[in-house]
Amino acid sequence: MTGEPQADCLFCKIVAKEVPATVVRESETTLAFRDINPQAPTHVLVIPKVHHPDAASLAAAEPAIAADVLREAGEVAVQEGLDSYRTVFNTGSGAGQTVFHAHAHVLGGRGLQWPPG
Ligand code: DGP
Repeated sequence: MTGEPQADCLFCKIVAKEVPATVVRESETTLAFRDINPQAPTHVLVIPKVHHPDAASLAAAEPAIAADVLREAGEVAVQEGLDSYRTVFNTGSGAGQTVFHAHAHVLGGRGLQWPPG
């Protein structure tokens, strides 16, 4: 059922502390942890604790928690001392999504090109 933990979901396992992660922030509804394959000096993932496959699904089902993810992304940037940063939601394998549990990438600490690849 949407919102419920999924047995085969890596990020649900991180929420459940069955898989370790370097957590930088936690709220009642969200978890922020360092990406295992960082693409910038700061690369943090902010996820909802509830399971939805992508950001749009999360926003449609639980808009308040989608807002929590965005707010926490900003708080990560403040905590990491970033005055410029990028927040990315990859959606679909063609856009590079590999983990189908909604997550925001927070990238910063170096110059970022536009448009992205
Ligand atoms: P995406 O490609 O947008 O679905 O982003 C998934 C990210 O998750 C990717 O940048 C790598 C990261 N990732 C994959 N496995 C793990 C893991 O076990 N731990 C952590 N911390 N990050 C992971």
